Amino acid sequence: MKATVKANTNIALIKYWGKRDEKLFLPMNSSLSITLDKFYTTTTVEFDEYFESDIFLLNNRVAGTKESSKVFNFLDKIRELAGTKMRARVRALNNVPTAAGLASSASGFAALAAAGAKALNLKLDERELSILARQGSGSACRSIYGGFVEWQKGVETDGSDSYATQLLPEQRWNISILSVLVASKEKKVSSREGMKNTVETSPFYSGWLNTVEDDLKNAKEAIRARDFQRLGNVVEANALKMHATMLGAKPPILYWQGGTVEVIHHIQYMRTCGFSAYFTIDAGPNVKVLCPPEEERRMYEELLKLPAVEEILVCHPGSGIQYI
Ligand code: 2P0
Repeated sequence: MKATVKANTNIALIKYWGKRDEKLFLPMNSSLSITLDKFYTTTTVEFDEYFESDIFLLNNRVAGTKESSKVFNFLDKIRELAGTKMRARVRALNNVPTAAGLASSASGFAALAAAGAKALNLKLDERELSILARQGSGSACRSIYGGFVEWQKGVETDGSDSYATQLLPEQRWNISILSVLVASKEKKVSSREGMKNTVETSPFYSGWLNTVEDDLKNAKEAIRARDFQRLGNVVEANALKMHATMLGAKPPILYWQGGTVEVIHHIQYMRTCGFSAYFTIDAGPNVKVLCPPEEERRMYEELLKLPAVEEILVCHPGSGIQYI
């Protein structure tokens, strides 16, 4: 009773920021992402009635208590669906550089959900897998699919209508995504804590909720029309607005470093020189730059010249989960 799944991580263009239900990972707002081609987790799950306890190996080592307990709690959800008490051995190999500010929890829980369900012979469709993955980490529900993906927040209290769907397969629109690393320090506030604190204390959070659906609609229309500039403008504004909600939290949360601001200004400057590059920033200091593939090489070279930039990882839209 064993299965292996590879899942890519994703980057949000319209951000998920805030939960309406922490246990079920139900979001306050819908979000939109691109699944990436180069950063992934490959996970093998094996259930056996002779195993006495669960074990979680992360990158060939027994994982720490915090990570392990998240995985074991998630295994409980899969066991409940399958009506079994069998313990499992989970081996995850992460090919997501932790410093890159890309969430390995998205690829990790998408791979775990699909491998766990397959190992127990649960016949879940993509929607059901998305709902399951969501309960490990919100953004994981989007990594089930490739390309451009929307996570509909849903309204039901049981989370049955809160899942992701694919808007556009990865082959249908190639864009370049440059993950610009400006600092290698681990972030101090996790996304989970950061969003909780923002929802509970920021006076700007209502402004976020009042406008995010419009941003989403705008982004979807831009994707449908393959209008890169329109998409870039809304993506950038949405990321800045998310960070603005955090600045209003008590205590305030500022993920940016000096290098973050330096890259932002440089992108804006490059636009005055005729480039079509736009940025987005997640719960960390690094900047992700979106540009048309024909501008990728020049953007890479220009950004690498900035003193604060340590490294740049380039990727493109990638596929959904793959059974191996
Ligand atoms: C996103 N982020 O949409 C947003 C934007 C970070 C900033 O999803 O608590 O690891 O596990 O549901 O999914 C990162 O948060 O949080 C995230 P949990 P998750 O990509």
